[in-house]
Amino acid sequence: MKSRVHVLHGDITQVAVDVIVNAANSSLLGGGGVDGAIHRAAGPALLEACKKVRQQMGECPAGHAVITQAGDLPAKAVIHAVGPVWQGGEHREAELLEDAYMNSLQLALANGYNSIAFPAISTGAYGYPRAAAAEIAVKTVSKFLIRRALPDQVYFVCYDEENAHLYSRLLTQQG
Ligand code: AR6
Repeated sequence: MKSRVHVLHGDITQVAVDVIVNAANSSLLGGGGVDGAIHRAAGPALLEACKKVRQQMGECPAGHAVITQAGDLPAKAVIHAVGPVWQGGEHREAELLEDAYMNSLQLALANGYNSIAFPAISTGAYGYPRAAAAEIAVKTVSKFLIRRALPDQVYFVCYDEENAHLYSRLLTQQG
């Protein structure tokens, strides 16, 4: 399992994998944080693709994910996953965060993608405690990979040092 899951410290827009995951909001029409960075790097084609999805299916609720083209990014596609807003932990946040990872992995598998990169969904503007979110991310990915050959390579891309340490520690513990 370890050889299939990696931690990178840096900017997810620069990662040349098949598909990168965006920590989107339910509007799918962009925002700040990693969402803003992805839209800036991808250019207007990404926003157009998001608008089309939005017209077809309406808002994307927390825990769900949709896939689009990637515009000018090095990746081939973008999965827009909506994480939960942290409200103290009693509002199904853990379940919704797990769903966001699981639905992203399902989309990568369904589209035949070999490699996927995740940001630390919900740990910025949405306020999810970082250690708890990292545990859910690592556990959910590990659970998914046990029975699936795709995606073969999963990258957790950490923008800040705290997340990079948290993920590295969890992956080392997993052995
Ligand atoms: N590459 C990788 N990770 C990044 C990057 C980057 N370029 N930029 C920030 N991060 P956030 P959320 C990390 O706030 O909490 C947006 O406005 C950041 O350090 O981007 O899910 C959306 O439109 C943090 O650890 O997403 C939504 O409205 C992580 O990405 C809302 O924020 C997630 O932080 C979603 O909030």
